[in-house]
Amino acid sequence: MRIVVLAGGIGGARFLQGVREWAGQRGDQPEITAIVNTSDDVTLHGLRICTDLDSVMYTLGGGHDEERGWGRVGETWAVKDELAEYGAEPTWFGLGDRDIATHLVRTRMLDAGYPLSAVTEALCARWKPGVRLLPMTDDRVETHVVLAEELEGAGVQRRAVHFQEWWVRYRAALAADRFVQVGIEDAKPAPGVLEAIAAADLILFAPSNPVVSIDTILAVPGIRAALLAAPAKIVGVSPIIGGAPVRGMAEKCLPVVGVEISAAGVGAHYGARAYGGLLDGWLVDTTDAGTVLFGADVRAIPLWMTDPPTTAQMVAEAADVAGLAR
Ligand code: GDP
Ligand code: FO1
Ligand code: CA
Repeated sequence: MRIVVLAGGIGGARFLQGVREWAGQRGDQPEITAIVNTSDDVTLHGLRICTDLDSVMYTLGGGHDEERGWGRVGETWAVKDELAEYGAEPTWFGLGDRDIATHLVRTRMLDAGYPLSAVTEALCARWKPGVRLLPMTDDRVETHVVLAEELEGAGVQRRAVHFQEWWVRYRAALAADRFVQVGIEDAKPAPGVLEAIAAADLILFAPSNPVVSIDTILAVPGIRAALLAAPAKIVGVSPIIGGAPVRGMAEKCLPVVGVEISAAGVGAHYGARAYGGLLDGWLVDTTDAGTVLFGADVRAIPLWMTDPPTTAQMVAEAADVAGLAR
């Protein structure tokens, strides 16, 4: 059996732990491919940083910091402190010493001409995530946030900042007018992405940020069309429980694209496949029982990813929605 998962960072990583767990419980060892968002990627201090790929790689490889939610466990910060002593900006983004080794290897390989997909495969040779990690694209795509700022006497000023600056430096507190995925029009799906979608027996949308994780993957030309044409059922998992994201600041992103902060809102945003959307099935939390998405099989089950066995039950439910034997 082949499973494809669309994933962002920490929500994607935790969900993939459950997919891997579920796969391990089956006799036939399903093949898992994760198509990971790369539009949070940024170059700082000359280093290429791929936050969502790294979250997934470290988490599945057992090297992540569970409490912080990003970066390496057992991290030290000597380089960050030294950079700050030089006044080297940006000082608002914390690069740990262990994490920096990953960015050094990645940047060196990219500079030598290797595509990001090959670099990711090389990094995974160390971390052995047990899942094939594919960046959504090898091309450079970066989410920028167009701010709607009222400046005294000057009216509304338009200014765009990189997603990481908005998210980390300003904690998403500056009013956003819209998100722009710079480079998306010319991006191509990374090698293996379209093939994996076409060959899948089950396609899952992790409970990742719908706007800045899943939507950007869907916006890579060719990916949405491949999903619409895929023979496999597509089942999504809601990142919103009881009208709020489980963790993180997704509630800052959804209103920007006019989506209600609810399981129903996000489900309707992806749409039912029967009506031109993407979902055959939509998993919502028991708190949100009664959610309706016409044309899709909506199931209410506990969606708190407390540990991989609990998350594996979500995956089992998704497989059941898709008509695959548990
Ligand atoms: P990021 O790239 O690191 O921000 O992570 P993702 O985009 O992959 O996922 C972020 C989303 O994961 C947030 O909107 C959270 O609501 C969601 N999330 C985190 N933990 C859980 C959980 O236990 N259950 C569910 N249903 N969603 C979760
Ligand atoms: N998040 C923060 O809130 N502060 C940081 O200093 C920070 C540094 C950082 C370094 C590497 C990395 O892979 C992730 C990092 N994150 C940090 C998390 C990241 O900015 C976001 O949570 C994600 O990009 C959102 O998906
Ligand atoms: Ca992300």
